[in-house]
Amino acid sequence: MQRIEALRILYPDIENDIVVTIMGAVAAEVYSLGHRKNFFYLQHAMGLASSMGLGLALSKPDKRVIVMDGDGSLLMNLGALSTLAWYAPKNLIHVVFDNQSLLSVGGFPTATAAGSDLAGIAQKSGYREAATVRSVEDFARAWRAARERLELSMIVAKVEAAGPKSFLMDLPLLENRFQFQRWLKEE
Ligand SMILES: Cc1ncc(C[n+]2csc(CCOP(=O)(O)OP(=O)(O)O)c2C)c(N)n1
Ligand SMILES: [Mg+2]
Repeated sequence: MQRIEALRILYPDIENDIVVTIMGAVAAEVYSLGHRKNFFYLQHAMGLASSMGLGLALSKPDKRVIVMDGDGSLLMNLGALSTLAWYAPKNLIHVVFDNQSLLSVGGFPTATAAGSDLAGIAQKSGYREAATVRSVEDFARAWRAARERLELSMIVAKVEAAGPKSFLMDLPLLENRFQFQRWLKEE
């Protein structure tokens, strides 16, 4: 499965959700589908998208929060999983695109290439639900189930270490920050 295929499945559903992506390839691909003011691309802060998502989920319990993470990023901040599971916000879905690679900086293998199981780590950290999927159909099924479940959930999507065509995002970090902040205040 390619990450963009999975993103195309969730994109229509997240129009009113709080969306935080980690930087690099996933941010560029979400942006390529069409930016919305409820999307925040956490540039530079590798590993911290889920921590930011946790804060948002706790302060906006009536909104759904979607965190889009990478394997390398999550591996840099595994302790966040215990904290997330401790607070267990029902309104947070943690999507991890696991390409077994630090793709955005040239494609070095990560620990998941050697067998580290991120969904397993999440489950043992206390996530109510964590599934690993390898096909677009299974991703769609896991996504729908996570949205219906209303429990802290993780979906680890095993994706090819490929794309995007361009990493160019015509949206400065500060502009994204102010727009997102304003949208949050209005919600
Ligand atoms: C603290 C920190 N260290 C290193 C980087 C450089 N960096 C940017 S993206 C990236 C790889 C991210 O890997 P992953 O989360 O697996 O996403 P992928 O690129 O594979 O989609 C790295 C190492 C950074 N932005 N911040
Ligand atoms: Mg990766």
